[in-house]
Amino acid sequence: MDTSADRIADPWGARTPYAPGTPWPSRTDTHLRAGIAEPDVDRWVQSASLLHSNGDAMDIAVREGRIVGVRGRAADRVNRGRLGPKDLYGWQANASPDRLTRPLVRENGRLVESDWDTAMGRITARARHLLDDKGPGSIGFYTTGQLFLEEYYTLAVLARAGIGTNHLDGNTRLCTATAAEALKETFGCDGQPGSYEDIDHADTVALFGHNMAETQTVLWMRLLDRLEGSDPPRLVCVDPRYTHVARRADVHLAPRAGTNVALLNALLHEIIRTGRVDRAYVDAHTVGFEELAAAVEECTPRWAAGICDVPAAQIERAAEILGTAERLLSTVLQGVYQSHQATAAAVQVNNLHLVRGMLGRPGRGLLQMNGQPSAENTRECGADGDLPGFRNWQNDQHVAELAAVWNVNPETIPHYAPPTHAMQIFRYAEQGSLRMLWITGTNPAVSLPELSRIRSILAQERLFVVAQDLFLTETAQLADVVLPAATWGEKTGTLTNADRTVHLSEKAVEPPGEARADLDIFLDFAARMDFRDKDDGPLITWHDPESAFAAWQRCSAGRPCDYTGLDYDRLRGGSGIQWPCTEQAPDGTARLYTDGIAYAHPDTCESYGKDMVTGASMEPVEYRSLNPDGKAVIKAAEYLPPHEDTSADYPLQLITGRTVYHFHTRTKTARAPELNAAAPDVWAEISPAEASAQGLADGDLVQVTTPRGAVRARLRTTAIRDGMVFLPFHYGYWDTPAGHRPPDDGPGRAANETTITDWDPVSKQPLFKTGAARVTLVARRASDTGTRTETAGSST
Ligand SMILES: Nc1nc2c(c(=O)[nH]1)N[C@H]1C(S)=C(S)[C@@H](COP(=O)(O)OP(=O)(O)OC[C@H]3O[C@@H](n4cnc5c(=O)[nH]c(N)nc54)[C@H](O)[C@@H]3O)O[C@H]1N2
Ligand SMILES: Nc1nc2c(c(=O)[nH]1)N[C@H]1C(S)=C(S)[C@@H](COP(=O)(O)OP(=O)(O)OC[C@H]3O[C@@H](n4cnc5c(=O)[nH]c(N)nc54)[C@H](O)[C@@H]3O)O[C@H]1N2
Ligand SMILES: [Mo]
Repeated sequence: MDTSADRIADPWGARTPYAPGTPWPSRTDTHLRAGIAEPDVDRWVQSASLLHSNGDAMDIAVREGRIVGVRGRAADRVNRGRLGPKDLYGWQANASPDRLTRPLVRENGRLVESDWDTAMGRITARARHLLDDKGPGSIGFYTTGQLFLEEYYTLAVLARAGIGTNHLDGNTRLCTATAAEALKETFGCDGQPGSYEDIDHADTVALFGHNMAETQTVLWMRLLDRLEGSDPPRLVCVDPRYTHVARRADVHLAPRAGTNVALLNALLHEIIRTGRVDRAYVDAHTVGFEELAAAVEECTPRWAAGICDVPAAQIERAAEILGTAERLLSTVLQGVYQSHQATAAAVQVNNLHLVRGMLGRPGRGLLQMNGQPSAENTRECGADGDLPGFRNWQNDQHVAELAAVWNVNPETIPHYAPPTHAMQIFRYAEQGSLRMLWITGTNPAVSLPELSRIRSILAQERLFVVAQDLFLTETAQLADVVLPAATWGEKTGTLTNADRTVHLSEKAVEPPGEARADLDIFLDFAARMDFRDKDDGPLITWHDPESAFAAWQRCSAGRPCDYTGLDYDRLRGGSGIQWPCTEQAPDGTARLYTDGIAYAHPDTCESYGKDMVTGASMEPVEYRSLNPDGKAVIKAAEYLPPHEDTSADYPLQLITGRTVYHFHTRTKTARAPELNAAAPDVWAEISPAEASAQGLADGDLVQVTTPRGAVRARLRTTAIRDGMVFLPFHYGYWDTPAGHRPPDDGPGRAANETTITDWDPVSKQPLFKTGAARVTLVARRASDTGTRTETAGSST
């Protein structure tokens, strides 16, 4: 039992060490509102965390119709009862007094309170008018990785078959587009190969651009417990900052930003050179090994050292560890994904596992991580740039199958081109071909790159913007209609975490005021639009979460993400269950690819792959001749330098990211007092050497400037690489003092004022971690402000 006394100072709590191959001990973390004890709780309602992708299972404590706390679920496979700081404190945001309680509509330039009928009436009228006047391509949807499966599926059906638009994507484009793409490139299909249980078995763990200690605190607790138990795994960390992960690593490689491909190619070079290739595995299950061997032949550690600025001996040491591992678990996240060669680098981690035969066995795991709680569902339901059920838009048979599930003609479902990615949707809005943008559960006015551009796109007169959120966010403030949404704890649905574990999250309390569940809003819209199937029946035949889940099960049947063996009752009471879950695998599936590569056959695969440099989609015939038997595809990539490199004007590399205490644009975590107090304002990290070279000191107010814009922040010197500056991207403007709108009167505090409109050519994920900036002094730290607050979250 860990009662979370001070889980701000110690985010991970007490250790429960364990030995390899034994189950992870449970530890039940609880946090209740001051003055409330467990016996005071009226009901515990089953749920899982909505503040990251780990899928921590928890029960929501309800007293007198209000949420009063949370308790981890010891029975769950994911967390065995543990909770992280955001899980423990974040629920308080639900009851924040500034929740949206009524729809708002814009009148004479101002947002005013309205009612559902008026708000939905305006949306429907605009959608009808645009459909008649300009066609379905004038309407777009930008959703999230934070709704429930049932909601994404409904949105995908109404957008793709109801409206008939190709312009539907999620903020998952900023988040896990590369995870999905890397899996498609290598395995022909999305779907996480590994399992969190691989931590229990691994003898080696490698984290590529993944600050797990801060961003998946509970998974990190699991790894810490292995590190403190007998026979601990070796740990390799690749991150330019000296993170908590780096501190525990046997080898910490701190490359220049944007050089992951060079580093990975050198690691592959060493593994091949030292004869550590699993030939039998490569021959049986892959194509493309010879091309890889040729491509990395010249990529020596010495060569990579020159590009990455990492000592060659350290690269050799890491290669030795990775090359001798018997049970290797790798994870990959934003340090790789938000980069100019995102997919190319993520695919090299897949290649590492293929050449070493490290798949499909306990401890031999690959986690191309997700970040958001239900990003997996956005992808599988086709509410991102994919078709539902991991279907291939280039495969007419797949489109026909989907059309049969929806009882529509195949031509109804746009598949003339790849589904439009989010960066392109915003481009269409900028150019004026897109005239209506419905934004659900995301705050692009803080989270997209180059915010001055995003603000000007959203503020256009000709673009009709709908924002569906809990709060009047920076984005909602620019909308024409604002819809108040219910959230976690106030509605029922399922969500699937990064290791394919499906959890049920049940409604615990009523939403505030007139706020409604996203599912109900979508169903209402579909009914008002009167979308029809090809027999003139209603297109959408479900009416609540459980019937929506059943509809999705029919769509998922026979596909890799098969949910047919699940139902709400099976998800109640015990642990979450990993898909595929079918009649043949009723308890779910721990690992994919235990029996060879399953979904890469040309008839089955979700994608025929793309060119690693241009991102152009391969033709079906090309894929068929490359990979007729549906093996894993080993794709080599040549290192290319970052698009925006440092210069005399902008001498530092700029990277952005997270702290343990906040979630994204802080709409929830800034409304939880403990979390807000732990990290109340933006800061900028540079190394002590860099600071002294520029005559700067800890606590100084500095300005971080790029060609796009500037941010003012307090300086923190940390053990980050020299030549680099890090900004957390959490801080927008909704909670700055009234009347003070920084981006209007000069430098702001949102990191994305400075980031660039540019993306990985393959996954189209924006480059939040490769840019160039300069840091200049604005004002010295006042001598009486004392030293900076130390937080467990900073990479000191
Ligand atoms: N506390 C907290 N947890 C979260 C979230 C949150 O907002 N707050 N968000 C959730 C979501 S949606 C996501 S996507 C995940 C993200 O989780 P992470 O990917 O772990 O988080 P980031 O801080 O974005 O980036 C990870 C690391 O990448 C490093 N990095 C930067 N550039 C490079 C590079 O060129 N190469 C390498 N190898 N590393 C580099 C950074 O120093 C940083 O430590 O976290 C999830 N969990
Ligand atoms: N510079 C920089 N920028 C980044 C990143 C980075 O590392 N650096 N990371 C990127 C990544 S990985 C991500 S995931 C994005 C995240 O970026 P966003 O998606 O913009 O971030 P959030 O603050 O999570 O926004 C979610 C919104 O949904 C609302 N919401 C919560 N629950 C519900 C619900 O049930 N229904 C509805 N309708 N609304 C709800 C919240 O109030 C909030 O306004 O940011 C990206 N931007
Ligand atoms: Mo994310």
